[in-house]
Amino acid sequence: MNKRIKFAMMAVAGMISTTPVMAQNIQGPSKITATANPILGNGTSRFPISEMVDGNSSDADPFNGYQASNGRTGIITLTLDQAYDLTSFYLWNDINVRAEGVQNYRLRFYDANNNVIGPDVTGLTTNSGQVAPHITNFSKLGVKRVDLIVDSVRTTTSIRRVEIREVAFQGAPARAPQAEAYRCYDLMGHRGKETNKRFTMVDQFGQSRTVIGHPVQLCNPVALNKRGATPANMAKQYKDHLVCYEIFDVDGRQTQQNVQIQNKLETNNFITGHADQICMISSKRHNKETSARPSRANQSNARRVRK
Ligand SMILES: [Ca+2]
Ligand SMILES: [Ca+2]
Repeated sequence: MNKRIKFAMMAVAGMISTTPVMAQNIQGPSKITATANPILGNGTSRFPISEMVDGNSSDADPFNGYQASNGRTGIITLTLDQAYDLTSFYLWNDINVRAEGVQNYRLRFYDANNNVIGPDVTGLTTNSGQVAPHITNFSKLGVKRVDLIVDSVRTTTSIRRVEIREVAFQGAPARAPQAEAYRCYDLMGHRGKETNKRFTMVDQFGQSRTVIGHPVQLCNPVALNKRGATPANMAKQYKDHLVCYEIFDVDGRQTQQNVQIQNKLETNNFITGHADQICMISSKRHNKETSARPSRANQSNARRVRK
């Protein structure tokens, strides 16, 4: 083999083998904001806390990073620009010389409502004198905030302090939380005519031409025996509702299916009949006044109750 080509191939192979694989994709000031408790402080004018989330993990001149108060441990809060499903955390210790930085630490996770997503990721210890990031893998869903709890700092020289060049995460935007159940309400009235729209409908059981009639139910996401659930935080957490309409299959189809289902209440075997509703994923907002007038039947029911 031509010596020059062989040397070039060896050089490329060397670059591949020594270049660390960096998969962090949540990094920098547009995605992470860092604050520290007063014990650690906000850093010095030369090395402020903002430099641990400025997107620069370099340990070269001009040096950058966060330098906390000497001899202190505490909590650094990392607030994310949106909720993420996280899989890894990256911590670059030390600025310039002496290999100072975090030694033992924990991570605590919070959702968008400031609820702790337990349990903490614990027992984390950095490597002595490392320049590469300390990488921790885990799985936490719907994370909006992370507390980096510093339990001890590295003992290098007489100077013992938190020095962090950069932090980052790997993850993806959080998927919308799925409700465990829906509570469905009859519709007492609605404006407008029946939709009478015709669709070709395909699902796991077959295909049909189907007419969609009038709406019959509104279904809200519901929490079952969930501590801390309130109507306000259910509205904040779950945006999708179901509006169900009567349907009629024009060309008919074989609908009988023998299935087994599982949910929180039971495991059961069902035989399906004909399809009579379709439920559309819908947004919802509250009108100031009830626009629909109660039906005559409901008015007479109300009179009966008042007696
Ligand atoms: Ca930095
Ligand atoms: Ca240093």
